[in-house]
Amino acid sequence: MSRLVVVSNRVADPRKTAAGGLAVALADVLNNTGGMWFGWSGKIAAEGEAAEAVHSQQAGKVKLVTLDLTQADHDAYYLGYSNGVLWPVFHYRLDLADFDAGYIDGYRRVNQQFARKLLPLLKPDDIIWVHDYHLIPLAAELRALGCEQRIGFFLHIPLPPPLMLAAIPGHDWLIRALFAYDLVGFQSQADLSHFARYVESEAHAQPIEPGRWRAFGRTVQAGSFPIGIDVDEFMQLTAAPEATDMYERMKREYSRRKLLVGVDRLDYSKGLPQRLRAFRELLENSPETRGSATLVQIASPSREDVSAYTDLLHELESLCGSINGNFGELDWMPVRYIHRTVARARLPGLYRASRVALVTPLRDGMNLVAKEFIAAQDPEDPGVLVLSRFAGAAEQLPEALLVNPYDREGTAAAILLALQMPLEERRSRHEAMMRTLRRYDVHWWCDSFLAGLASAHAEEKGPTWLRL
Ligand code: ADQ
Repeated sequence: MSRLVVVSNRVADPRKTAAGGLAVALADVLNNTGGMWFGWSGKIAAEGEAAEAVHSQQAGKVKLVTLDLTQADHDAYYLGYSNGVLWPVFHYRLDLADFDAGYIDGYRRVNQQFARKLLPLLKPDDIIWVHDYHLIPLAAELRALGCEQRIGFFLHIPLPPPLMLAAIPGHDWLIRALFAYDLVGFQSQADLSHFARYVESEAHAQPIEPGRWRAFGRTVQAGSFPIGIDVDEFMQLTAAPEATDMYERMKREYSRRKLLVGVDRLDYSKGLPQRLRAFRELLENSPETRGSATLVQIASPSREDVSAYTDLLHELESLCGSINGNFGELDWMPVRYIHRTVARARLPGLYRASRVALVTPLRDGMNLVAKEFIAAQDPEDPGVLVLSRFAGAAEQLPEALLVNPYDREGTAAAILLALQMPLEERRSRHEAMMRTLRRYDVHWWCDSFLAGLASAHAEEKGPTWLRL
């Protein structure tokens, strides 16, 4: 059997539980198959020291291989191009992008460094699976060094429409780099259709058959592979002592209230200020919710060295303060805002104790919190998911209450509906969503992507890759 080699910006010990969708999903895949996980160590090489060393460590069935970055490469590749250009533009936020011309060189340099260090570690029949926007040109760099193995790419974040993509200086270079992969996977049909429109209109690619295009002397297959969760594992986590303890504590503490929950990384794509304004609107216009509805909003610290995040942090603190100041009573605070990461083992208890989850990103590749919330519910008395129509998850979960997070009144109305939804309707919506979660779980995601990669490569003979 071929060995699986996963490459992503960061790696994590798959034996430990991690916070973060990508880490959780990949740990799951590698724990089952074994293989190698390659990426950045998270460390900056000491001043004057070349970041040449490769660190290797065995973690159960998985070999973890990492390298350090120099400060300059980290700033240009990670902070600059990945998180200052690709993250905002791919989340439709051109206004937040910083198109500094120096960033792309660092981005390319680090991708070349990854390719140089990875190549000697590869075996002829390895299957390489590259993850996310940090590493779009990696396959092209590997091919330039003679790599002929199967290489697949999965984009965890959205792909914007062609004209928005075209705002990135060098966008043609980026998309051309995708043609060095054998299979490119997206989270949703919407992302896939943006890719199709881009390659046909901007790159004049020829559609060969549905999901297959030819351009730059290469054929690429692309498809939608919505990422799922490990439903059984999450249900076990829900029944484990840490989660049940959390559940009981929350139930006791909020016995006279109806809990709403939000769990996000603190990121402008997650729509947190808009969510809080919708909640304020609810309290203002539906007085029956005052003294009862309590929003627990957990926002874990994320990328605090990027300035847009500091502004967001201040905005949130001020919004929470003003809502609590204006509506709070001596014995009731409408918002509990927690700027910390909550241990993964405790999250299911919080979800299960909540009547409503607010998952209202302005844009999101998928959003696994939505799926985890559903999986953690008591099927006899389930909570209600209020979900942004702009999360990838909305394509799969039409039984959620879908909202436009920019529409404050509409979102407030949906929250009220969720708080008042009769048991029978809650049950039937939950049942339908559980069916989808089970059918398209993380194992389905992995198996279907890898099966697609195997068959995509079989038709491509020899490395006909045109240099970038
Ligand atoms: P993220 O943007 O990190 O991931 P998401 O899908 O919501 O977002 O995954 C978050 C994961 O981290 C979940 O497992 C959740 O439980 C955990 N998490 C989130 N906030 C947390 C908090 N405050 N405390 C503790 N744990 C927290 C990217 C894309 C998503 C895509 C995933 C997977 O942006 O759209 O769904 O990758 O592909």
